[in-house]
Amino acid sequence: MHIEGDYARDGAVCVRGAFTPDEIALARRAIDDNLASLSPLAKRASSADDGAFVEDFCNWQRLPAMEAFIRTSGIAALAGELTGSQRVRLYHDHVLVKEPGTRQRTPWHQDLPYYNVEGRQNVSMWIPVDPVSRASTLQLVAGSHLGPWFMPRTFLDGQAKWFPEGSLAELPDIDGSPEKHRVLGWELEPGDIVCFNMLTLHAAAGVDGTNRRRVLSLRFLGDDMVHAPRSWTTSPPFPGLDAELPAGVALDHPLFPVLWEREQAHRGGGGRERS
Ligand SMILES: O=C(O)CCC(=O)C(=O)O
Repeated sequence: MHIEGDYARDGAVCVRGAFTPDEIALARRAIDDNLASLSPLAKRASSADDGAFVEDFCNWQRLPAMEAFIRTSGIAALAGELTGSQRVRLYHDHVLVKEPGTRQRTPWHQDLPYYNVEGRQNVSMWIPVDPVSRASTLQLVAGSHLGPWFMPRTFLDGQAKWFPEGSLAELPDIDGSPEKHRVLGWELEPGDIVCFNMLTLHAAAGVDGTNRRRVLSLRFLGDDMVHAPRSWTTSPPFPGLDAELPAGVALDHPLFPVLWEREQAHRGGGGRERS
């Protein structure tokens, strides 16, 4: 299997059977604990007359199941392999749950323009703990991680709250011109994950009336990722960080713990074998 090569070329790969049943149960617990105790960053990304699309961010420090899953499931080693890094840091955790019958689409977007980091050696891992049909799975535009950056907008009402209007290109009409884009997407079972670059264009449909779609999206920083302070509030925000960390340096800060280093793998402490 050549997932590193596929990841470098497409900016997205699916890894099947990445977790043991116990690890899947731990991820499910992390999401359920988060839903039972939302943080001040939580938001509803669907309208009042739709099903709930709930998001929350940055909870690993207060939810033991979240931290345990992040530290023990071996995914940081996978992040190291995919990004070709010597060292992997956690950037943040992001829970995205669509309750049954939620029509709200996650619109096409790239993640990096919402963030306070820059660089190429990064990966987000989209980890569903419920079966996901092809119709409601994450879709990704292969090769879009090579750029350009597109204007980030709010999901519900399309506001440009980050980069100033006109400063970045507008999104192409991906759904309207499918022949121009190679769109990837996989039907998934719990244990399967989609790994994608923070610049890869991605979107997801709503879910039908019988399916709950609980997802944990974990973001990892590899070797060339640096702090990129913004004059606006990023999503998620890291209040006060700009006073502690200059621009252009590695995210060497307790908020972004090192989870894996390559020499660990040489000593036999890395991830597990994959078929
Ligand atoms: O789960 C979704 O609907 C979208 C996921 C996403 O945008 C992300 O994980 O960055």
